[in-house]
Amino acid sequence: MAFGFFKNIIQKFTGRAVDWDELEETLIRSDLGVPMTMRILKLLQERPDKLTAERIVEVASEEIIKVLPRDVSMLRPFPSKPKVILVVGVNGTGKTTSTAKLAYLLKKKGHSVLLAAADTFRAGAIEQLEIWAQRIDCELIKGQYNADPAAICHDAYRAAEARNAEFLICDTAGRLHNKANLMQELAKVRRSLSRTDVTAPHEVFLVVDATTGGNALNQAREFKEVTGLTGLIATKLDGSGKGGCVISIQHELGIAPRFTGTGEKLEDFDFFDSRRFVEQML
Ligand SMILES: Nc1nc2c(ncn2[C@@H]2O[C@H](COP(=O)(O)OP(=O)(O)O)[C@@H](O)[C@H]2O)c(=O)[nH]1
Ligand SMILES: [Mg+2]
Repeated sequence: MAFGFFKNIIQKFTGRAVDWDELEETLIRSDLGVPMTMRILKLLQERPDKLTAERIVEVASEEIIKVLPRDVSMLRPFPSKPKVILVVGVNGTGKTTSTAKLAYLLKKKGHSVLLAAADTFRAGAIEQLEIWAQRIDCELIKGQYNADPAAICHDAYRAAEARNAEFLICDTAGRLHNKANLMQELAKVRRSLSRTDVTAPHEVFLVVDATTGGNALNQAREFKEVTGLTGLIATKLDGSGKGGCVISIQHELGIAPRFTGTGEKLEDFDFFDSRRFVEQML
């Protein structure tokens, strides 16, 4: 805030009259988004009792909890076919790392996982995932650089089927020559996966770097339009990041946070838990 978001409010507003403009600015700056900020301000303004720092934190955390998912959303395999997870996002947000971390988490829960190296664009991307795959002992389907990612995902699906893998996780590229190109490529990956199983991909996770603030909301908006999104992976919550984007993305776009990344190691990853998240904002 996630981390320290409420402490910041307490420090700023304790022992003095609350300046509404300053409060609004503080909430907006934490990437909660304008609609969420307005919602909190409206509630505070409606209440006749004296406005204190504690009151602000109480109302804000109540509203945030209401917006965030009530339950931790687990990933369950299908009984007889691979569940396909597409990992998308712009460059450097942590897609490849999160792909490996997610595979590791699922493997630890006893699931079988296959990986697809569908970022054939960025130099070193395939090797990066290969190193992770070796470390977590997970089979990886890859191709040559500049190969068609849709074809790799297709092959990977066939391999996952043949091996009875419960999950197939496809890591994708973050940036091509231009944005339109990337979006077209992802749409093609989607189509190719749906030719193997009309319901695939079953999950499309957008990876956002929580330290990039409001930008993350724009990324979510664009990806939602092109690839469709079923969930959010918020990374770098260990950094100086604010994590407020998790709330604005849920509130404004209806995309629920599913996982959090809190470091560079495999273990620094977990299912999203609203209570824990809000506690960490304190
Ligand atoms: N501190 C921190 N670093 C992360 C986290 N997730 C990824 N990274 C780092 O971010 C950088 C980019 O990650 P990468 O997975 O290559 O991003 P991609 O371009 O989206 O595939 C790497 O140095 C990762 O170690 C996280 O949760 N916390
Ligand atoms: Mg990558």
